[in-house]
Amino acid sequence: MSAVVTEEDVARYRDDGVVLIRNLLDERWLSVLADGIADNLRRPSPRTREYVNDPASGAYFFYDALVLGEQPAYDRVMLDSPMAEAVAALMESSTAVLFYISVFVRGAGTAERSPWHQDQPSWSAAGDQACSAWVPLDPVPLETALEFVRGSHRWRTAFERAPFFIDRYERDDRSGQTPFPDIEANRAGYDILGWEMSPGDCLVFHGMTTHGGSGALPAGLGRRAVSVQWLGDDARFREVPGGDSPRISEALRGRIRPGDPVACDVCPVVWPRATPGDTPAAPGH
Ligand SMILES: O=C(O)CCC(=O)C(=O)O
Repeated sequence: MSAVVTEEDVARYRDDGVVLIRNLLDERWLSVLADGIADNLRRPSPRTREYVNDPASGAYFFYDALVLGEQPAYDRVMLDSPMAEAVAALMESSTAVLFYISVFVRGAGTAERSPWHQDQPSWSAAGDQACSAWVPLDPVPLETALEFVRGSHRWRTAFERAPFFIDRYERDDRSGQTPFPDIEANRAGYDILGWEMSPGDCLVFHGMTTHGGSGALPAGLGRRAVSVQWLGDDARFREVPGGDSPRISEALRGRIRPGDPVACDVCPVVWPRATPGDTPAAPGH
């Protein structure tokens, strides 16, 4: 078993599709991440989105998605922090392959929740060993929590991609998809999980787990959070009809082909750590 998660954590992730690991990242890692986010806000990637920017109310919601090599501070955290070891154990995978890192920054008092959605239907990676590790850099009161539908990673439907507030930015071009159920209007009908969190606590959730929230911030409290996307042994590159979101496939085409393991120089095997002199190996290669 890993040094950073317990058998109980693994069972919870398997059964619920989400588990909270307290204190995964210490002050040192949080400070590296904070520097990275400050730099990222000044130098957004081409995949950035400003979901909300209302100078009148101060509401602000920035999103970005970066791959290895695009932000040195993020690279350090993804490659060297305890996160890779934790997610490999939770996914019950012999490897953790870094896919990409997402960044969510909300200004103090921003109300907008992220809509209920599944992540993986829009990823250019198929496989059951696929997850996100969401870490806040600011305190998370319960009423502002990122929320999850317990066990929804075993739902058999990949629902239509939720417009992330906007059809301005994204459309789901897969035709004939099942519309997303209206969970917010029927909360009592679902087993919804959410936690109060401290900076450095980490929620690890399966790529198919339905989640949303993280809005309703009180005046005076902003939210910086990163969500790192990880893949395990069974993950394979795929082309998403209508295009993936975010467009990580653009960085992968020419390196790997559909059906290949995703591990490559852009998406390296981070766990187990390479011993000095080793070339990172791709599972299945
Ligand atoms: O932090 C948020 O608002 C959304 C997080 C999320 O959807 C994710 O990490 O996949």
